[in-house]
Amino acid sequence: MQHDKTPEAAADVPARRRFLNTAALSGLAVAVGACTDKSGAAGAAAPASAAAGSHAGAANATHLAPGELDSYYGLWSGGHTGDMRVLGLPSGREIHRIPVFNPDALVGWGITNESKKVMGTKPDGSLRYTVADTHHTHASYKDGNYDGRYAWINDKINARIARIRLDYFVCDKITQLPNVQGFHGIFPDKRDPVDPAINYTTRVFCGGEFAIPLPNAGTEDGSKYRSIFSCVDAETMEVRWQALIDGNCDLVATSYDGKLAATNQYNTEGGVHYEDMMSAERDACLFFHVARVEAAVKAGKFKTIGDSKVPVVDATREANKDPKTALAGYVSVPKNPHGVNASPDGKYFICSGKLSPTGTVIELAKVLDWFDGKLEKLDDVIVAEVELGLGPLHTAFDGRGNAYTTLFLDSQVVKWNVDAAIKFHQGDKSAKYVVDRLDVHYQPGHLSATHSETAAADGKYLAVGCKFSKDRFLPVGPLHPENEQFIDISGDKMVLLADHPVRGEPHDFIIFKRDIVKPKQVYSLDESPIAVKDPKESGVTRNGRKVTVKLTSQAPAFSLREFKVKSGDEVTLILTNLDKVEDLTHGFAIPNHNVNFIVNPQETKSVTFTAGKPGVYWCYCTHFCHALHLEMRTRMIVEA
Ligand code: K7E
Ligand code: RUQ
Ligand code: CUA
Ligand code: CA
Repeated sequence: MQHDKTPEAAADVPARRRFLNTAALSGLAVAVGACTDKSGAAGAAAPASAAAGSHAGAANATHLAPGELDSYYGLWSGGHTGDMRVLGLPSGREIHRIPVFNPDALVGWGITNESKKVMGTKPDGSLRYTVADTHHTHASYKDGNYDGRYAWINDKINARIARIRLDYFVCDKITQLPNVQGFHGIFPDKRDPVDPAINYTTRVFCGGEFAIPLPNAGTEDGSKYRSIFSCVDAETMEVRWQALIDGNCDLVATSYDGKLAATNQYNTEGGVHYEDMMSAERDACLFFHVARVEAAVKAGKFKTIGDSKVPVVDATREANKDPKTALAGYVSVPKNPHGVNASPDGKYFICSGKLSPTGTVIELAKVLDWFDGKLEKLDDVIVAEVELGLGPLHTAFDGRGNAYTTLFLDSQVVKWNVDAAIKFHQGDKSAKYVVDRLDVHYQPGHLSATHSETAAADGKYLAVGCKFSKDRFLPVGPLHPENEQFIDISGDKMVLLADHPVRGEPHDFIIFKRDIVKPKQVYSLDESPIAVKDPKESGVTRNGRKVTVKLTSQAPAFSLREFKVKSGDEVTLILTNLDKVEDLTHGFAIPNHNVNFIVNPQETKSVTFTAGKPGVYWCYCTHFCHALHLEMRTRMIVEA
């Protein structure tokens, strides 16, 4: 199938491409260039609003007077820093970093026993992993909009999914997916596939990108490698089921009715090397019929792989030839698609072409028709396949029928109208589906609009994560920040409002109105089973070589003026911050013992360490809390 193209090519596009591609991915550019030559035109008509850039009101739109609060929260993945960032928008200020997969020195994540339990430890008590690579973050839904309960984030390196509690903005659970390497796409469901009364998120779907031998007993023969799609329970965070598939998984999307989950596949070839992975002209978007998969699991139609007890259903092409019983269907989409995104009206998934200059629009009602045996050819679910520009990656929405797709190689965002694209595809060549183009700086990956992938998309702002910043900020040596650009999409034309440097290397993000979450600023003592609720409970108890030290903090003092342990003791220190005032956090550091962590108001943390050489160790508060902050200390006296 040949994708649609419009006759005109924007005249200034080639020169700009030449400039951009000197820096980024020349190999990929060549590949895509070849693809474009074949199709002739390089994109639909509509001049880039480009140099127009910012307008006079731009500064006002993002500037908040001192003391003014932002109107939106943004949750950003941190990339290989392994954290989640919290931004305020429209100002673009970074408000918080939530440590997730990697140790964090500020809060003592990876040092306290509580955080180590979440992160996972080896038998010797040390952290199982200290590296991670987060790409995608999505939040829990209710009635098609965010409900402010949870967010999830993936670790691609070690195939882990983490949950963030949005009441405290902390990570509370991490699950490692069995049988998976290179876990990439992630998306919560929005409704139960069977029980319509469950109108909120109960599952999170996870796409396994790298194929491996299953079970993974080393074999070099790539033709035996397979990928797995997983479903994780939103509450327990246990893996409910997995599906063995043909090809691989990239990004993931879910339908608003809960019935469908899908993943884009760029490696239907099953290639081990990149040239093999891009040898076919078309790949696929793989749809799962969630209710059928769960019925198959219930009926015992699954196997398990290796040591894992997780049920694995067969979602390969061979086993799913009859649409009426199929667990999955493979929709053909152009060469190496990347992003797949659900439109806010619930009707469409949009697949981005990456190595094809196209966007593919899939109508979900037709996918369900195919599963019901009412549509003969599965590929007839495609209602548009239109040219957008070079290197389309991800798509956002404004709730007014427009889609916004990043063009990695063109360094642009293209705004296009989905209905017009469908008309164009149906043969109405007068349908101008491209509404606007905006140059961004440079090479954009993800983009997301305010409430973009929810039924409440409000079409106010768009953020674009540009993977290269080149000349946009003061140089700081060889490592450049990324450039998160902020765009006003409330009018016909996109207006660039601001550049924000961000530390590498966020990918995906979501933006929602500030009233979606109601963060608590003081803990409840009951959150911890080991809270030291009264200073009178402070003291040292010994059980052989194991010693427990309990203490509390209340500015400007710890409840113990000193405590004694013996060199070589295994010491567990439990600290509860009894201060109740918002923002009154204390720290606790012990010299030479690699101990430092914070306790927020009414929070309890514990650490376990081996007491070192005999001597006096001044334990002190590391978090500025009081005029007598420097004086807030206690002594650990280590005896011989
Ligand atoms: Cu496009 Cu991992 Cu979402 Cu990065 S992926 S940009
Ligand atoms: S003391 S405010 Cu080291 Cu000047 Cu910190
Ligand atoms: Cu307590 Cu500083
Ligand atoms: Ca491919």
